[in-house]
Amino acid sequence: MSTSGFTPSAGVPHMDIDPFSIEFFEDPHPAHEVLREAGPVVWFDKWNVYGVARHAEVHAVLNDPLTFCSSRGVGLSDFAKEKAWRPQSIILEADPPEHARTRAVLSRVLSPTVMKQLRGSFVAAAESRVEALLAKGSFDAIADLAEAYPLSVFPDALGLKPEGRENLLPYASLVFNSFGPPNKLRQDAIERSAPHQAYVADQCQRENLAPGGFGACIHARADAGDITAAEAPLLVRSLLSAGLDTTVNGIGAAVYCLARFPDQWARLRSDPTLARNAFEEAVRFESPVQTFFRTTTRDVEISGSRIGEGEKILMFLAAANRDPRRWDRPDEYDVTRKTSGHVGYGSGIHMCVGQLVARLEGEAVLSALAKRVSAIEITGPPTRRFNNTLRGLESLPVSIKAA
Ligand code: OVV
Repeated sequence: MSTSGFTPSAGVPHMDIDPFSIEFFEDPHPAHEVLREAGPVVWFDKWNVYGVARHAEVHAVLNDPLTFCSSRGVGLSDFAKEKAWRPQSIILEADPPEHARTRAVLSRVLSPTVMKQLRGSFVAAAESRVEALLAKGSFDAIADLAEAYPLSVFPDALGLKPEGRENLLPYASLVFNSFGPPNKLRQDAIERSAPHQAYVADQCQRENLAPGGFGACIHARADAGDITAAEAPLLVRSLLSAGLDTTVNGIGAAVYCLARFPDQWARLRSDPTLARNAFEEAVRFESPVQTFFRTTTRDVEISGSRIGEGEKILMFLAAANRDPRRWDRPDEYDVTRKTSGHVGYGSGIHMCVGQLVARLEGEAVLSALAKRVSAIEITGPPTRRFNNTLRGLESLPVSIKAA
């Protein structure tokens, strides 16, 4: 028997927490613990959705994409009931078997071979940015590093023209706010979205993408017959949606961790080859992408709870990444931790297709800092940026000294 969509299956604990409220975003960790300890599956009265916050259940939902589908949207809105605010993503919001073809194209465009070609320029850009920040001494680690560095490498790697790049972060912020419920963050973002959407639609066209970049490589797959000419701009749009704000918040998280935990900064400095793991651990510890939804395609049982067809399930990636059932000292940032199994990039067939770009950027920045900087000091109150999906700071005033 299916549930109504307004009454959860018997025995599932009701939560009156709003996981998309500003108070929740201010400090999600105590609430994550409440959700994990309430049971393997919970129900949110505010939004009429199920939630999973333990690592085992988040992992299980991510790894059964036919039961827990993405094609009805990975936000609160069910595309079977409500029209999507933009044409559906043909990779994020697609299921097997159709998903495999578009996924294969982006995997190839963002492959290890391509990373090898980009590495030199990404590392050089990180090193020169760190030199410039050392010369300044004091700066904002969000605007001047976590945003400035990805903006200095990713749009060029994509092949975007210089004009209009100021639309990139607002567009991404809109996309990640859109996964949330119809709260003020989502509604305000959609209301102001027209110029950002127009910019993105334009930049996805073949004639606006420089030869050799990710965008041109996607269009070349249409020539090869892997995708249609109409699909290519939509895959470019996925990179414009997911490729920049995520790494901004990942690098911001890593710098914030290293600034807060001097013993971990000291370990990284003593062995800069830890940079890649220090970044990965920051992705686990802060989970720049906090949540995604799935929709059930049939009646299913999760850890003893019966869930009907057509139900939304909110997956707390961030809570899973600190689940004490899975992690020793989950609330400690440890640059030498074995991070494998974290779900900060998801898991299974939809796991972040751009993860190698993210890790290359993160490693380049942390390695440059570890080699050239002796100390990072927080010099003023960090302020938080609020988004329905992304976690990160608005501002992080710091000063650094040369080693
Ligand atoms: C992972 C992700 C986030 C946001 C947008 C997209 C993907 C997309 O495919 O458009």
